[in-house]
Amino acid sequence: MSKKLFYNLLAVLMLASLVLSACGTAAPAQPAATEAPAKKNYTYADLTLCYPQLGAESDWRTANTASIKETADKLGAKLIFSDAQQKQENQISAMRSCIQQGVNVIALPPVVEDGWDAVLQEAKDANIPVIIVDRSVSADKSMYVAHIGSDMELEGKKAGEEMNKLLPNGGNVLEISGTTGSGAAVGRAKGFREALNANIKILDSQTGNFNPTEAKPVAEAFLKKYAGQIDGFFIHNDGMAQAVVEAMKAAGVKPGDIKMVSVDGTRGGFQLMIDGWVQADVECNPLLGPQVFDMALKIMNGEKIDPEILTNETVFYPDKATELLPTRQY
Ligand code: GYE
Repeated sequence: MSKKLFYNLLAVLMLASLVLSACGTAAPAQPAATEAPAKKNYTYADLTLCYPQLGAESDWRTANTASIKETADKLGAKLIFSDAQQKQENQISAMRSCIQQGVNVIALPPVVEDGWDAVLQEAKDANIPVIIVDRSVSADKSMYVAHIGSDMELEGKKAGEEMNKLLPNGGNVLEISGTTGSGAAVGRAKGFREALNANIKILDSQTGNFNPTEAKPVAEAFLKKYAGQIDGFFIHNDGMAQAVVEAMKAAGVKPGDIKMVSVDGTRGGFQLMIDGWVQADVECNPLLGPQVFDMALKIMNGEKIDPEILTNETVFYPDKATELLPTRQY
């Protein structure tokens, strides 16, 4: 082959490959590092979200479930919902079933903090992103994409500060905590202790599992054992506070005799403030549905998300309770 022919052939080949790639028939080139990733246009109709709810132990939980279900309905997203009845093993098997069904996103409200590594790894291996909702997990942050919920330690701190105000000369308090090992109970107990004045002593602390039925006998036993020595109660949720009030009534205690700080801000909690039993109710907001679905769709579309969204919360007092009760959504 003459030199000239060779160069002519080479030129034709180069031109042909240029034309081919311009027509898009060549293999797609990798996007340059500066180029934004291709925008996906999924809508809520494309989203199947798995919500392995931890139980139905409180009015907070009922409101949280309603918020998730109503939001799914409103947006037209598909929801796979289950109730684990406060058992971690039930939540894990519900998650496994969701992984098998190939859902787009799992939003997990974990009953306890520990023991999620294996199933989080399974979700990761199946490329299913997990959003931790409400309570926290102890697993490494690389095991899930984000957390949406409350700062439980801050709630405990606020409760401690309220108790300090209620018992300016110090005193003895009792604590009825939430589910042992749950992010909510661990955080609230920790924050409370951090904030509490040195002249206030925690006489005893027992779990009521965030459940009024379980909290009532604990309160009865406390009132008997520490009769005449109790100045305050820190109760980790309003449902249990309602049970404690039942026990106090039966024991002949009058509203305000024992100062009480509770958490959640449910209608039941507001009624306890109106009736004079609770002096401060630390807000914990269960209405997380809109944020959960918004984040899930963003994840599907490859959009940037905030890995930690903490709810802004306040403290409610008896002086505004009557006025605010009709406006409460849970
Ligand atoms: O305070 C309680 C519920 O995890 C924040 O769980 C939630 C807690 C809430 O049972 O009422």
